[in-house]
Amino acid sequence: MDSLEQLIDSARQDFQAAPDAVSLENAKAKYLGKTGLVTAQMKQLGKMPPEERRARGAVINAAKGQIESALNARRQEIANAKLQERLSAEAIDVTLPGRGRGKGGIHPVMRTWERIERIFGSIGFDVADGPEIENDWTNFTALNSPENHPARSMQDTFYIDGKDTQGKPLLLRTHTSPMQVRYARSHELPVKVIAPGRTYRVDSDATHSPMFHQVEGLWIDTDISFADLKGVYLNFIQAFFETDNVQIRFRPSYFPFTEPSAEIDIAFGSGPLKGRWLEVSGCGQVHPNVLRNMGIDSEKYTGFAFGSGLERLTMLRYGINDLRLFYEGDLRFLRQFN
Ligand code: 2NL
Repeated sequence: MDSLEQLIDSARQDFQAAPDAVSLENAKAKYLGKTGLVTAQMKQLGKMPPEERRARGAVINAAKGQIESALNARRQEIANAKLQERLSAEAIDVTLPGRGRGKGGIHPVMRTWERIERIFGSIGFDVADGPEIENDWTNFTALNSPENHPARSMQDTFYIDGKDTQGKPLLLRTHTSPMQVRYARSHELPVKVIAPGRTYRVDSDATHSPMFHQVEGLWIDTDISFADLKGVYLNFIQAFFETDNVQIRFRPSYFPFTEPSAEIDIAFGSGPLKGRWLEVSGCGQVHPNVLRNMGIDSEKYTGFAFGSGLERLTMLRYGINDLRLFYEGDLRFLRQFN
Protein backbone atom coordinates (compact mmCIF):
# COMPACT_ATOMS: atom_id res chain seq x y z
CA MET A 1 0.00 0.00 0.00
CA ASP A 2 1.14 3.50 -0.87
CA SER A 3 2.60 5.29 2.12
CA LEU A 4 0.08 8.12 1.57
CA GLU A 5 -2.77 5.63 1.95
CA GLN A 6 -1.22 4.57 5.25
CA LEU A 7 -0.85 8.20 6.27
CA ILE A 8 -4.55 8.84 5.64
CA ASP A 9 -5.52 5.70 7.55
CA SER A 10 -3.37 6.54 10.51
CA ALA A 11 -4.63 10.15 10.55
CA ARG A 12 -8.23 8.87 10.54
CA GLN A 13 -7.45 6.56 13.46
CA ASP A 14 -5.69 9.29 15.45
CA PHE A 15 -8.55 11.73 14.86
CA GLN A 16 -11.12 9.12 15.81
CA ALA A 17 -9.18 8.34 18.99
CA ALA A 18 -9.05 11.99 20.07
CA PRO A 19 -11.62 12.33 22.87
CA ASP A 20 -11.91 16.13 22.81
CA ALA A 21 -11.12 19.29 20.84
CA VAL A 22 -7.67 19.82 22.39
CA SER A 23 -6.33 16.32 21.62
CA LEU A 24 -7.85 16.58 18.15
CA GLU A 25 -5.92 19.79 17.42
CA ASN A 26 -2.73 18.09 18.65
CA ALA A 27 -3.41 15.16 16.29
CA LYS A 28 -3.95 17.65 13.45
CA ALA A 29 -0.45 19.14 14.09
CA LYS A 30 1.06 15.67 13.72
CA TYR A 31 -0.13 15.57 10.05
CA LEU A 32 -0.85 19.07 8.83
CA GLY A 33 1.40 21.21 11.08
CA LYS A 34 4.68 22.88 9.91
CA THR A 35 6.67 19.80 10.93
CA GLY A 36 3.82 17.40 10.25
CA LEU A 37 3.92 14.24 8.13
CA VAL A 38 1.94 15.63 5.17
CA THR A 39 4.09 18.76 5.15
CA ALA A 40 7.19 16.52 5.08
CA GLN A 41 5.82 14.82 1.95
CA MET A 42 5.37 18.22 0.33
CA LYS A 43 8.96 19.14 1.10
CA GLN A 44 10.11 15.99 -0.78
CA LEU A 45 8.63 17.40 -3.99
CA GLY A 46 11.48 19.87 -4.38
CA LYS A 47 13.98 17.05 -4.85
CA MET A 48 11.98 15.39 -7.62
CA PRO A 49 12.42 15.88 -11.33
CA PRO A 50 9.80 18.35 -12.64
CA GLU A 51 7.88 15.78 -14.72
CA GLU A 52 7.22 13.53 -11.61
CA ARG A 53 6.70 16.47 -9.28
CA ARG A 54 3.45 17.53 -10.92
CA ALA A 55 1.74 14.14 -10.62
CA ARG A 56 3.08 13.48 -7.13
CA GLY A 57 1.98 16.94 -5.96
CA ALA A 58 -1.57 16.23 -7.08
CA VAL A 59 -1.60 12.90 -5.18
CA ILE A 60 -0.28 14.51 -1.99
CA ASN A 61 -2.85 17.32 -2.26
CA ALA A 62 -5.62 14.77 -2.65
CA ALA A 63 -4.35 12.92 0.44
CA LYS A 64 -4.16 16.21 2.34
CA GLY A 65 -7.76 16.95 1.35
CA GLN A 66 -8.93 13.60 2.70
CA ILE A 67 -7.10 14.13 5.98
CA GLU A 68 -8.64 17.60 6.30
CA SER A 69 -12.13 16.31 5.75
CA ALA A 70 -11.54 13.51 8.30
CA LEU A 71 -10.40 16.22 10.70
CA ASN A 72 -13.47 18.38 10.06
CA ALA A 73 -15.80 15.41 10.42
CA ARG A 74 -14.28 14.58 13.80
CA ARG A 75 -14.43 18.24 14.87
CA GLN A 76 -18.14 18.23 14.12
CA GLU A 77 -18.63 14.97 16.06
CA ILE A 78 -16.86 16.34 19.13
CA ALA A 79 -18.84 19.61 19.01
CA ASN A 80 -22.11 17.68 18.68
CA ALA A 81 -21.22 15.40 21.59
CA LYS A 82 -20.38 18.41 23.73
CA LEU A 83 -23.69 20.08 22.87
CA GLN A 84 -25.63 16.91 23.67
CA GLU A 85 -23.85 16.66 27.01
CA ARG A 86 -24.76 20.29 27.87
CA LEU A 87 -28.35 19.85 26.80
CA SER A 88 -28.87 16.82 29.00
CA ALA A 89 -27.08 18.47 31.96
CA GLU A 90 -29.31 21.55 31.67
CA ALA A 91 -32.46 19.62 30.87
CA ILE A 92 -35.67 21.13 32.21
CA ASP A 93 -38.38 18.75 33.30
CA VAL A 94 -41.36 20.51 31.80
CA THR A 95 -43.72 18.11 33.55
CA LEU A 96 -42.74 19.44 37.03
CA PRO A 97 -45.34 21.72 38.64
CA GLY A 98 -44.34 25.43 38.62
CA ARG A 99 -42.68 26.88 41.69
CA GLY A 100 -45.14 29.80 41.62
CA ARG A 101 -44.71 33.24 43.12
CA GLY A 102 -45.48 34.40 46.63
CA LYS A 103 -49.11 35.40 46.17
CA GLY A 104 -49.46 37.77 49.11
CA GLY A 105 -52.68 37.81 51.05
CA ILE A 106 -55.34 39.90 52.66
CA HIS A 107 -54.61 41.34 56.10
CA PRO A 108 -57.16 40.23 58.71
CA VAL A 109 -58.17 43.84 59.40
CA MET A 110 -58.79 44.32 55.67
CA ARG A 111 -60.92 41.17 55.65
CA THR A 112 -63.03 42.78 58.37
CA TRP A 113 -63.20 46.00 56.35
CA GLU A 114 -64.43 44.10 53.28
CA ARG A 115 -66.95 42.08 55.32
CA ILE A 116 -68.38 45.25 56.84
CA GLU A 117 -68.75 46.96 53.46
CA ARG A 118 -70.58 43.87 52.18
CA ILE A 119 -72.89 43.57 55.19
CA PHE A 120 -73.87 47.25 55.28
CA GLY A 121 -74.02 47.35 51.48
CA SER A 122 -76.64 44.58 51.64
CA ILE A 123 -78.97 46.84 53.65
CA GLY A 124 -78.48 49.89 51.47
CA PHE A 125 -75.55 51.76 53.02
CA ASP A 126 -73.22 53.64 50.70
CA VAL A 127 -69.45 53.71 51.44
CA ALA A 128 -67.69 57.06 51.92
CA ASP A 129 -64.01 57.70 51.25
CA GLY A 130 -62.01 60.80 52.09
CA PRO A 131 -58.68 62.32 53.14
CA GLU A 132 -56.59 61.11 56.08
CA ILE A 133 -55.12 64.61 56.47
CA GLU A 134 -57.95 66.83 57.66
CA ASN A 135 -58.54 70.39 58.77
CA ASP A 136 -59.67 70.98 62.33
CA TRP A 137 -63.08 72.31 61.36
CA THR A 138 -64.11 69.04 59.69
CA ASN A 139 -62.42 66.78 62.22
CA PHE A 140 -63.46 68.65 65.40
CA THR A 141 -65.53 71.82 65.10
CA ALA A 142 -68.21 70.36 62.80
CA LEU A 143 -68.51 67.46 65.21
CA ASN A 144 -69.35 69.75 68.11
CA SER A 145 -66.01 69.29 69.88
CA PRO A 146 -65.42 72.36 72.03
CA GLU A 147 -62.36 74.50 71.24
CA ASN A 148 -60.67 73.48 74.50
CA HIS A 149 -61.51 69.77 74.36
CA PRO A 150 -58.50 67.59 75.36
CA ALA A 151 -58.92 65.45 72.19
CA ARG A 152 -57.80 68.54 70.20
CA SER A 153 -54.52 68.90 72.12
CA MET A 154 -51.05 68.18 70.77
CA GLN A 155 -50.91 65.33 73.32
CA ASP A 156 -53.79 63.49 71.69
CA THR A 157 -53.68 64.45 68.01
CA PHE A 158 -50.96 64.40 65.35
CA TYR A 159 -50.70 67.89 63.83
CA ILE A 160 -49.08 68.42 60.43
CA ASP A 161 -46.55 71.20 59.81
CA GLY A 162 -48.19 73.84 57.66
CA LYS A 163 -51.77 75.08 57.39
CA ASP A 164 -54.71 74.57 55.06
CA THR A 165 -55.76 77.21 52.49
CA GLN A 166 -57.61 79.21 55.17
CA GLY A 167 -54.59 79.19 57.51
CA LYS A 168 -56.23 76.53 59.71
CA PRO A 169 -54.18 73.72 61.29
CA LEU A 170 -53.91 70.38 59.47
CA LEU A 171 -53.98 67.08 61.34
CA LEU A 172 -54.26 63.34 60.86
CA ARG A 173 -57.96 62.58 61.29
CA THR A 174 -58.70 61.16 64.73
CA HIS A 175 -61.87 59.38 63.56
CA THR A 176 -63.63 58.76 60.24
CA SER A 177 -66.46 61.16 61.15
CA PRO A 178 -65.05 63.99 58.98
CA MET A 179 -65.67 61.76 55.95
CA GLN A 180 -69.31 61.56 56.92
CA VAL A 181 -69.48 65.32 57.40
CA ARG A 182 -68.07 65.76 53.88
CA TYR A 183 -70.45 63.12 52.54
CA ALA A 184 -73.55 64.63 54.18
CA ARG A 185 -72.66 68.13 52.96
CA SER A 186 -72.34 66.92 49.36
CA HIS A 187 -75.23 64.43 49.05
CA GLU A 188 -79.02 64.68 49.01
CA LEU A 189 -80.97 63.37 51.99
CA PRO A 190 -81.54 60.74 53.21
CA VAL A 191 -77.94 60.05 54.16
CA LYS A 192 -77.20 56.36 54.70
CA VAL A 193 -73.49 55.70 54.69
CA ILE A 194 -70.60 53.96 56.36
CA ALA A 195 -67.08 55.38 56.55
CA PRO A 196 -64.35 52.81 57.08
CA GLY A 197 -60.72 53.92 57.19
CA ARG A 198 -57.45 54.64 58.94
CA THR A 199 -57.40 56.99 61.90
CA TYR A 200 -54.61 58.38 64.07
CA ARG A 201 -54.18 59.26 67.72
CA VAL A 202 -51.16 59.89 69.94
CA ASP A 203 -51.52 56.67 71.87
CA SER A 204 -49.34 53.57 71.91
CA ASP A 205 -49.40 50.59 74.28
CA ALA A 206 -50.52 46.95 74.34
CA THR A 207 -54.11 47.90 73.50
CA HIS A 208 -53.62 51.15 71.53
CA SER A 209 -51.84 51.81 68.25
CA PRO A 210 -51.12 55.34 66.90
CA MET A 211 -52.75 54.21 63.66
CA PHE A 212 -55.90 52.14 63.81
CA HIS A 213 -59.00 51.46 61.72
CA GLN A 214 -62.50 52.55 62.37
CA VAL A 215 -65.84 52.18 60.74
CA GLU A 216 -68.51 54.73 61.40
CA GLY A 217 -72.10 54.54 60.27
CA LEU A 218 -74.57 57.36 59.73
CA TRP A 219 -78.26 57.23 58.79
CA ILE A 220 -80.19 60.47 58.64
CA ASP A 221 -83.80 60.75 57.48
CA THR A 222 -87.11 62.14 58.73
CA ASP A 223 -87.82 59.37 61.24
CA ILE A 224 -84.61 57.61 62.18
CA SER A 225 -84.54 56.63 65.83
CA PHE A 226 -82.52 54.71 68.38
CA ALA A 227 -84.74 51.71 67.62
CA ASP A 228 -83.44 51.75 64.02
CA LEU A 229 -79.90 51.91 65.37
CA LYS A 230 -80.52 48.88 67.55
CA GLY A 231 -82.03 46.91 64.66
CA VAL A 232 -79.25 47.82 62.23
CA TYR A 233 -76.46 47.14 64.70
CA LEU A 234 -77.88 43.82 65.89
CA ASN A 235 -78.26 42.73 62.26
CA PHE A 236 -74.66 43.74 61.64
CA ILE A 237 -73.31 41.85 64.67
CA GLN A 238 -75.24 38.71 63.75
CA ALA A 239 -73.99 38.83 60.16
CA PHE A 240 -70.43 39.74 61.11
CA PHE A 241 -70.02 36.98 63.71
CA GLU A 242 -72.22 34.56 61.75
CA THR A 243 -74.47 33.77 64.71
CA ASP A 244 -77.93 34.64 66.00
CA ASN A 245 -76.84 33.49 69.45
CA VAL A 246 -75.62 36.91 70.54
CA GLN A 247 -77.09 39.61 72.78
CA ILE A 248 -76.64 43.33 72.45
CA ARG A 249 -77.05 46.08 75.08
CA PHE A 250 -76.75 49.87 75.14
CA ARG A 251 -75.03 51.58 78.09
CA PRO A 252 -75.43 55.35 78.55
CA SER A 253 -72.29 57.27 77.65
CA TYR A 254 -71.12 60.64 76.35
CA PHE A 255 -69.75 61.90 73.03
CA PRO A 256 -69.77 65.55 71.93
CA PHE A 257 -71.27 64.61 68.53
CA THR A 258 -74.26 62.58 69.70
CA GLU A 259 -77.10 63.15 72.16
CA PRO A 260 -78.11 60.86 73.75
CA SER A 261 -75.01 58.66 73.49
CA ALA A 262 -74.33 55.06 74.38
CA GLU A 263 -71.74 52.30 74.32
CA ILE A 264 -72.75 49.09 72.60
CA ASP A 265 -71.82 45.82 74.31
CA ILE A 266 -72.34 42.34 72.94
CA ALA A 267 -72.35 38.92 74.64
CA PHE A 268 -72.08 35.59 72.82
CA GLY A 269 -74.31 32.69 73.95
CA SER A 270 -71.62 30.11 73.20
CA GLY A 271 -67.92 29.79 72.43
CA PRO A 272 -64.85 30.83 74.40
CA LEU A 273 -66.23 34.32 75.15
CA LYS A 274 -69.67 32.99 76.24
CA GLY A 275 -71.58 35.24 78.63
CA ARG A 276 -69.00 38.07 78.85
CA TRP A 277 -70.17 41.57 77.93
CA LEU A 278 -67.73 43.02 75.40
CA GLU A 279 -67.68 46.68 74.38
CA VAL A 280 -67.67 46.97 70.57
CA SER A 281 -68.90 50.43 69.64
CA GLY A 282 -69.92 53.94 70.61
CA CYS A 283 -73.11 55.40 69.21
CA GLY A 284 -75.90 57.90 69.59
CA GLN A 285 -78.45 60.20 67.97
CA VAL A 286 -76.62 62.78 65.88
CA HIS A 287 -76.35 66.06 67.83
CA PRO A 288 -78.45 68.90 66.34
CA ASN A 289 -75.33 71.09 66.10
CA VAL A 290 -73.67 68.40 63.99
CA LEU A 291 -76.76 68.16 61.75
CA ARG A 292 -76.64 71.95 61.26
CA ASN A 293 -72.92 71.78 60.41
CA MET A 294 -73.85 69.22 57.77
CA GLY A 295 -76.33 71.73 56.34
CA ILE A 296 -79.30 69.65 57.51
CA ASP A 297 -82.50 71.00 59.09
CA SER A 298 -82.30 69.56 62.61
CA GLU A 299 -86.03 70.28 63.20
CA LYS A 300 -87.03 68.04 60.31
CA TYR A 301 -84.37 65.34 60.32
CA THR A 302 -82.89 62.99 62.89
CA GLY A 303 -80.37 60.21 62.62
CA PHE A 304 -78.05 57.85 64.37
CA ALA A 305 -74.32 57.34 64.18
CA PHE A 306 -71.95 54.75 65.52
CA GLY A 307 -68.22 54.17 65.52
CA SER A 308 -66.51 50.79 65.91
CA GLY A 309 -62.85 49.77 65.87
CA LEU A 310 -61.96 47.31 63.09
CA GLU A 311 -59.04 45.85 65.07
CA ARG A 312 -61.33 45.14 68.02
CA LEU A 313 -63.97 43.44 65.83
CA THR A 314 -61.23 41.42 64.10
CA MET A 315 -59.74 40.28 67.43
CA LEU A 316 -63.14 39.12 68.65
CA ARG A 317 -63.95 37.31 65.42
CA TYR A 318 -60.67 35.37 65.26
CA GLY A 319 -59.81 35.12 68.97
CA ILE A 320 -56.68 37.29 68.72
CA ASN A 321 -55.42 38.51 72.09
CA ASP A 322 -52.72 41.06 71.21
CA LEU A 323 -53.35 44.14 69.04
CA ARG A 324 -49.67 44.44 68.12
CA LEU A 325 -49.80 41.26 66.01
CA PHE A 326 -51.66 43.29 63.37
CA TYR A 327 -48.75 45.67 62.83
CA GLU A 328 -45.66 43.44 63.13
CA GLY A 329 -45.96 41.89 59.66
CA ASP A 330 -45.04 38.42 60.98
CA LEU A 331 -46.01 36.04 58.16
CA ARG A 332 -46.55 33.16 60.59
CA PHE A 333 -49.42 35.19 62.01
CA LEU A 334 -50.71 36.68 58.76
CA ARG A 335 -50.72 33.40 56.77
CA GLN A 336 -53.34 31.97 59.09
CA PHE A 337 -55.95 34.25 57.53
CA ASN A 338 -55.21 33.34 53.92
C1 2NL B 1 -66.10 55.30 69.59
C2 2NL B 1 -67.16 56.29 69.40
C3 2NL B 1 -68.68 57.15 67.85
C4 2NL B 1 -69.84 58.48 66.27
C5 2NL B 1 -68.76 57.72 66.62
C6 2NL B 1 -70.53 60.15 64.60
C7 2NL B 1 -70.28 60.59 63.34
C8 2NL B 1 -70.99 61.69 62.89
C9 2NL B 1 -71.90 62.28 63.67
C10 2NL B 1 -72.12 61.79 64.92
CL1 2NL B 1 -70.66 62.28 61.34
N1 2NL B 1 -71.42 60.74 65.38
N2 2NL B 1 -69.84 59.06 65.03
C11 2NL B 1 -70.88 58.62 67.17
C12 2NL B 1 -70.80 58.02 68.41
C13 2NL B 1 -69.70 57.29 68.76
O1 2NL B 1 -67.55 56.39 68.10
O2 2NL B 1 -65.56 55.21 70.64
N3 2NL B 1 -65.79 54.56 68.56
C14 2NL B 1 -64.78 53.53 68.62
